[in-house]
Amino acid sequence: MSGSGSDGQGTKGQGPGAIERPALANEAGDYWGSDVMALMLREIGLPFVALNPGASYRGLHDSLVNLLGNTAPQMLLCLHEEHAVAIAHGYAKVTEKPMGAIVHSNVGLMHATMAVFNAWCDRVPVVLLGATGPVDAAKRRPWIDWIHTAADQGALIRNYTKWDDQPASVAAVPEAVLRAYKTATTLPCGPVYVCFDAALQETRIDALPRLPSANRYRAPSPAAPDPQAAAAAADLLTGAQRPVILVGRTGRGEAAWARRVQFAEALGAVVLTDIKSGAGFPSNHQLQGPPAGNNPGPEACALLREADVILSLDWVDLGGALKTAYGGEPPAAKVILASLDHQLHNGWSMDYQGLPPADIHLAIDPDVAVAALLPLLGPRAPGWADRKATPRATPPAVGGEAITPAMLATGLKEALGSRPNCLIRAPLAWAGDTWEAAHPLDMLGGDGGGGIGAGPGMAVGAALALRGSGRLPVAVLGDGDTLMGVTALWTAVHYRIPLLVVVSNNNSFFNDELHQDRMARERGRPVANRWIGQRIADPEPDLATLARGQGATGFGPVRAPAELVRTLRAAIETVEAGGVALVDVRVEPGYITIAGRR
Ligand SMILES: Cc1ncc(C[n+]2csc(CCOP(=O)(O)OP(=O)(O)O)c2C)c(N)n1
Ligand SMILES: [Mg+2]
Repeated sequence: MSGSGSDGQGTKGQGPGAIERPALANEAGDYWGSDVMALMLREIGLPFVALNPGASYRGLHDSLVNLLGNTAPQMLLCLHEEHAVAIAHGYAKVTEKPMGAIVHSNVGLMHATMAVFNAWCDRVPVVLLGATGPVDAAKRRPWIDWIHTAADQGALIRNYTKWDDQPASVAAVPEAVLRAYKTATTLPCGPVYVCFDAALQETRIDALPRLPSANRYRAPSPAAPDPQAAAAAADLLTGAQRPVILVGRTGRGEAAWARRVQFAEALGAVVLTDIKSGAGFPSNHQLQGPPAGNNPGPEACALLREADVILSLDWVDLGGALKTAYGGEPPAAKVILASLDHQLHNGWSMDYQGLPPADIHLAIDPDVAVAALLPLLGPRAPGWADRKATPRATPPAVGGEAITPAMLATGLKEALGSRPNCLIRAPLAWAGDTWEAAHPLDMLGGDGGGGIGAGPGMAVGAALALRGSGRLPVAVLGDGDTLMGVTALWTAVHYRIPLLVVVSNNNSFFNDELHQDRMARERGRPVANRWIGQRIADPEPDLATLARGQGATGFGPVRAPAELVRTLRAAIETVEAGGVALVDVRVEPGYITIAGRR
């Protein structure tokens, strides 16, 4: 996954050629503060830094290029700061490891804020680096350094980062970078921010200080459960007649996936999964329950009411799920919670969701909980003896006059055939309940914070992490999401990152048309006006042209069902040949009604 060209730009043979004079062997007196910063980014092992440039970090930029040779980390130039952070977010969703993102003083960070919020809500590690104009006013250039200097830049994102810092001397830089990495990667993970003073970056230093080894500053190994609480939880589960497991934010590892299956089978528990959290349990397993995504549907609610023990493996909104299922009454089932999430909760962001009741709260990572509880389980009670496996919804065949979102899923599945693939993201109007998950990388889940425009950037980051893996990266994006972030695709093209983007294009911010629909109905006003201020038409943006304009291959608009699979196959061929393809599929406005979703 290293840089693909000697200059770190695109394919070998492209661009200006090898970096001249990486300067690690400089003479004493020929080093700068930012050299220490760059060397520490290498020391912690960031493979890439996605960035948009700015004078506030011109010192660091020079060190990355002319000291390190633009490798380890390699720069990924982005056309917007929101993309830089979204790329790091998508990358971490696949690898569970952070890459870096670097954003210019205040204005660049302001552009990045939504993506930072998404990464925070999604609990992924991102090492965000930034800069300020000289803190020492005597060193500021007129005007520009003044507008791009803020007293407390971290305040812009402190409410949704785990930690931030602004080291006040070159000597303080190594510790700041080490702590940033350690904090971002300590469970529960999240974004961190380090701001480098421009004057500090541009301070000449005599010699490089002896730099610490990052190996001594890694995240702690995950905590084990309190043995008494674990024994009590195992007893409850073993004795349960009708246990339900809610698989929420779990890891991408294959061993943990296999243990989850073994655990559910040992208990005979019904398992609910959440499309927001990505693949957590095989969708075709007989213990897989009914759809329970954003809001548990009626069948899932009925199951939760029938359950006598509910185990939540860091389900994103357990309080909300129980409230929906029990109509606000206290749940009759015993509730076991395996989650560390409370450690991130603060008073600003309510992404902590409703407070769930917990008869036993194991304050550990959910995958650690499964590994710890598995050997403690006794022979199980009969469990759900008369329950039949939940039938999977069947998406509609491809045919007829127009393409529906559900039909798009059928067509995409058909075009992909048996190829290993990764569904990076899907829009709200998506047949997620019918998409099969047989491996933890089959579906990556949502963006965490519900920030539209993240899709293209996250897709590029995930595709970067999947490059060379043999797994085809596929992102299905809404047209609104695509249009807000479409220039992220340029980065994929430039760095030769294969990626398939399929746009479920209803020419609308359709989710919100439905909200206007509801308002009009509630108020007895004309429903026919719901499209005003929502429809993306007149003119209809030509998405294939927007893709082509950035060097990607654009397909569509595809309007006829008969053309769908053929076009998707051609796009897949492009991606398999190393390209970036976007397919604009015009879908009928409408949400999936199969499988109990609206
Ligand atoms: C940054 C941001 N702005 C606005 C919204 C409100 N919002 C939620 S869904 C949505 C529509 C998204 O449109 P599209 O991606 O085309 O998906 P569709 O609902 O049409 O399938 C909007 C505007 C949001 N979530 N995030
Ligand atoms: Mg739309």
